[in-house]
Amino acid sequence: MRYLVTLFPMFFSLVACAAEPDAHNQMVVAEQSVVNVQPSSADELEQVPQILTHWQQDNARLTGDFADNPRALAFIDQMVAKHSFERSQLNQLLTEAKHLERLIQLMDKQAPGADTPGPNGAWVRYRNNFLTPDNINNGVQFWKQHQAVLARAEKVYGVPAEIIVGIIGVETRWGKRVGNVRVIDALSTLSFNYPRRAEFFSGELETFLLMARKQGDDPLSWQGSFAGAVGYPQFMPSSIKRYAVDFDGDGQINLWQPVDAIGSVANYLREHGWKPGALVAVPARGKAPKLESGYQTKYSVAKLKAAGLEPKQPLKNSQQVSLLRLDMGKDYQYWFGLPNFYTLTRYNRSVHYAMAVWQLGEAVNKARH
Ligand SMILES: [Ca+2]
Repeated sequence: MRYLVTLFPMFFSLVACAAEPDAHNQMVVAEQSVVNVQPSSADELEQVPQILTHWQQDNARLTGDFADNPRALAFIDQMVAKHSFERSQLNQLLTEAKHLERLIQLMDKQAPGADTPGPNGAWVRYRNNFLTPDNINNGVQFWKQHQAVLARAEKVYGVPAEIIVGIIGVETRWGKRVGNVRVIDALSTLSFNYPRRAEFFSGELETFLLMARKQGDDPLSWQGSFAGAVGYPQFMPSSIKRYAVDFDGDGQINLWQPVDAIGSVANYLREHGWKPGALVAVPARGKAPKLESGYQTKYSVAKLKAAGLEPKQPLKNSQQVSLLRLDMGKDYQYWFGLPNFYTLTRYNRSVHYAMAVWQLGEAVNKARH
């Protein structure tokens, strides 16, 4: 099996098997490339040591920001035992990695905690970050530029262009804000010095290093968000492994360019249950201040009606919905959340996020006519 390897400073591309251009096979290949770390042929035997050739010092010790960090030491032990990494190479790599204290503070700010009692306009403030005339205009430009690709993604995966446009817009303003934190620094900091999410992030670090090794990428060259998410769609390493696709058929997955990003977002949503043609959410008339709300709630439509909420539009065949409550400042706006709304929260577990994606996509779609 021969792999194409492309190295771009600041960029990365997932290695894909040139003989299998089909998007789904690409995913399988990517999966295998990470899981199957034991070299099985002379060709692959040659490839594995190439990955970290510039770290050739024997018996290097872990120094730097993570020296003597028990989680870092345990992580290295695990990578050596489970995936046959060279200890001295990992020591050298993680010696280069930096602890970034501001990432811990940013994560803490996002942690679930006591919200300020509402109504205080939390949704309006969130929405106004995204639904601005400039941003909507940029979305129109992106849509026009990639119209054919968006239409193809909609056809292949059943996810409407406006939803894909909404996701990429909220994530990175259509590629304008992809993040400039080194992924190795983000994932090391959050794996070794952020106990609350250490397990999750060390899994991402493990996946990231396996991918980099398999592709021959320098792990120090990847840049992304403060949480280690990369490219136009801000995929974490585990999402790249599971859901990214080669949508332009060039044999590589590159989420720093829009075509693979568009296909990958659509595939991600389809794999998380997007139902073509089904509703996302329907506004409600009335109030239900005593009922618990959130994308994870489940109510029968009859129960919400009994509590005083009527859908403003037909719910089609939906019998079970979530109750969404948006803080408008003076009062709350209620919505019936449908399964496609829940699917949007699989990208980011937040009612505000999913609603912003949907409304931004709709606004861009309206503005382009
Ligand atoms: Ca590609």
